[in-house]
Amino acid sequence: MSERTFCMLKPDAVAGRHIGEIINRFERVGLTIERLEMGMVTLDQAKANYAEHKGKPFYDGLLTYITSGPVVKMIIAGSDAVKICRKLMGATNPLEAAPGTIRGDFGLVMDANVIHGSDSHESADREIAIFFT
Ligand code: IDP
Ligand code: MG
Repeated sequence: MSERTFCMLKPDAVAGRHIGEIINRFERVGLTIERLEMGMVTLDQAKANYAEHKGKPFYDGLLTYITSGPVVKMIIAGSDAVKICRKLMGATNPLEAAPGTIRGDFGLVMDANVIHGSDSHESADREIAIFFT
């Protein structure tokens, strides 16, 4: 069933000039880039997006990092888009992300792991509303 998910290329992906190569990976499996916007994440958007991590030791650093430079925000559509995007992204920690995945190929450390992607339909709806209003 066709569905939508939210993905965001984090500041390290943009600074590293990997935008084109990463977006290509979504398109070549047949997903559709339905909306795309480059810009800064506001502190309010960062807090809303990462609300589930409030209070964790990495939370403050995560907010600082995600608001530190331009990102690329996307709505990606297609069959099982949420799960397919997570699969293409790879494990959260680049140390564990398999070669061939986005985090495995472009990331080195957890603090700058290249990409964000919604982990469920509910998160996708919530995150699309945060970033595309
Ligand atoms: P996800 O991005 O794969 O969904 P989450 O557990 O939801 O992973 O964590 C959100 C983001 O918070 C991660 O992508 C990563 O940037 C950061 N993060 C998660 N755990 C840690 C950690 O233990 N140290 C540093 N940063 C972390
Ligand atoms: Mg998550």
